[in-house]
Amino acid sequence: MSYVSEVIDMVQKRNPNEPEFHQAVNEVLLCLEPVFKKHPEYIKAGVLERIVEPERMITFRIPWIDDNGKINVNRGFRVQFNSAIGPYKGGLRFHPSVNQSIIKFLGFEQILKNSLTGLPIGGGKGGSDFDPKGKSDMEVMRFCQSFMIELSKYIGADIDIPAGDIGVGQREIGYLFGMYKRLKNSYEGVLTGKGLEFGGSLVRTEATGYGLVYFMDQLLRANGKSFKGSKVIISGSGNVAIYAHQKVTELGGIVIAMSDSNGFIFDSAGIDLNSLKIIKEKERKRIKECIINSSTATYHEKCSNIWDIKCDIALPCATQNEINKDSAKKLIENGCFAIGEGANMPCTIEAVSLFQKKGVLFAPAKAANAGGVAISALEMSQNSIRYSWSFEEVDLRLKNIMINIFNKSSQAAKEYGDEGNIVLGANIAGFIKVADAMMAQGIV
Ligand code: NDP
Ligand code: 2IT
Repeated sequence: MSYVSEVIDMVQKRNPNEPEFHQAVNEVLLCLEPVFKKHPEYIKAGVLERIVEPERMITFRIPWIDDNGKINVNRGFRVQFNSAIGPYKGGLRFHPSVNQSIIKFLGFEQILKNSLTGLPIGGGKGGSDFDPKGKSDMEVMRFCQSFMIELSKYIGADIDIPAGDIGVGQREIGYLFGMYKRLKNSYEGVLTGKGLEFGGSLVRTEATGYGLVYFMDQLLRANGKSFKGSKVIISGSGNVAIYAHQKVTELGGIVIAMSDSNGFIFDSAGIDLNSLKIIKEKERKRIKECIINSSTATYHEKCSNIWDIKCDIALPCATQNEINKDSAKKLIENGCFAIGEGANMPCTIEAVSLFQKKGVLFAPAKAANAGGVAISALEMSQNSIRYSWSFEEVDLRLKNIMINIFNKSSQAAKEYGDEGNIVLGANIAGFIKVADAMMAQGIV
């Protein structure tokens, strides 16, 4: 049995009932086989055995009182996965599906993603099975305050810096920050994605969506294609999806379909971004409302059917495993030539290998959606020097970071004998920096 297979086996035995974590580990580790041939010193130092085990996993109770006076209890998580190259960094997800497996898969991915940004940030992730949908502002606030009472014991601007993810945006980050400041009597950059009035960075809101499209633009250009005139499907209609739409449209693409967990809208003329923003960001309503102002848009139940629509480029920006083998087949049959993962692990392992087999250009999440956390790291830099850069300056840095990630991943793929395989290249390039840092720091 190879070293990699032994570690995969061990992870499965040691972490039963964690399918998403197994999936993320398998996907990465199977790409690393050639690395260990070149660097047997990593095997001797037990780098893999150590990297798949979180440095710390925190689980806690979050009691809170709803508007009817009823006491509710949710479960909170923070995985502090790896601090070899910097303090733990990664988002918080509030969604009823959240469990230890999902937090660990996200935290594990985050280690390599953060490494790819080239910035000094380790890997972490957290969240809760709290469902913000249908809750009042005051309920969300009380929940965030209770969450922070416990989380504040484990985080800090130089220790662990959470941010947003599904269900956690600027509103939640504001409530979390307010409570942290009160508990610690310290004004520090302990969270990113903050409002601009209290230490947030320009471009952080747009960063993941813009970064995804900057990355795809590189991939398309390298293969003689472009967004111009392309029909694009974007799943989801949250933070990542909205700003992916904005940048795709700027580059001449037409976003013909978007979704939420209930269904999707289709508009051959292109979905109107302004009304989407008002309905989703201001009014917090469902995507089906977006057809009201359009004579060409239609709404359809069942979000997974979005992949049946004919398109040139697909950007899954909702959640994990939203594109399975069947959806992948459908996309390929319909002529889709490029996939960019805005969400974390939106394609199953079977879907990814089908895309690769059929020559579909494929940009994996840890490279393509790293723009969000990259600008979070730049928010930390700005907080440290107590200064803020202009929109243009941060946007240019974002663009350069995404170009660098594309180049790094492409070079690693070439060096390790599989030119054009960005999945392999991103995993290897991300891993090697962390592995070298772990080696240098001894057995810790
Ligand atoms: P939001 O909460 O802003 O939006 C999430 C969107 O995805 C909503 O439209 C939501 O629909 C949909 N969605 C969520 N869960 C499901 C599900 N189980 N099935 C179908 N649709 C679903 O989150 P973000 O836009 O921030 O995050 C989207 C993805 O991008 C996630 O995978 C996240 O991990 C990833 N990501 C986010 C980054 C960031 O900076 N925010 C950075 C890098 C990656 P509904 O409203 O119906 O729930
Ligand atoms: O998945 C991700 O990279 C994020 N949710 C963003 C994390 C961050 O710290 O900005």
